[in-house]
Amino acid sequence: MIPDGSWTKTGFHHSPSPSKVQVLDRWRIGIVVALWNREITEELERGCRAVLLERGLREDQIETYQVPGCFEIPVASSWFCSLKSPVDAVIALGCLIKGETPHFDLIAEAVNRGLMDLSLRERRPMVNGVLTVLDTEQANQRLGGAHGHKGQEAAYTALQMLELRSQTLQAT
Ligand code: DLZ
Repeated sequence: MIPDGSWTKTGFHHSPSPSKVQVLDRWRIGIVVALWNREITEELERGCRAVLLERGLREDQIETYQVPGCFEIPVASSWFCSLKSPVDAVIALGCLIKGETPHFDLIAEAVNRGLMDLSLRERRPMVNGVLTVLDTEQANQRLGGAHGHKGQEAAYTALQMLELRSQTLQAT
């Protein structure tokens, strides 16, 4: 079983209370995964899906779009929102490596801004699981190493946001 969180050198990586999240069978989650730095992003997606399935989502509640690089993540995320039956949350997964990417900061900023704008416009969570690292070693530390597993954490974040949304809908 994937733990709710674990202590590492840099703190607790985490889900504050994922085991309390009540997963609903009507939830649908879209994953957008960038293929640039593919070995890394495949592991992000693997960890992300593993958590979603373990917490009770079915395969048919999760759909993945693959995009060439991180820059394409926001537009593909918006496509998930304009489906006939839009997803309830999007999880964006990618890896920007500063040493290999002269316009690293521009792409990182564009992805952040794109996801935040979309999230507020569509009023649904767009979880940012894009690694911004200096090199592949730093990326690996975030794939189950000293800095936790960012794919798993992104899944926990989406579930917690959907749970919160369910509660706020009940309260209105
Ligand atoms: C061009 C580029 C570079 C240099 N580095 C990365 C990277 O580290 N991670 C990533 O996801 N994408 C990279 N890209 C591709 C851009 O995100 C984008 O796909 C292209 O600029 C085409 O729009």
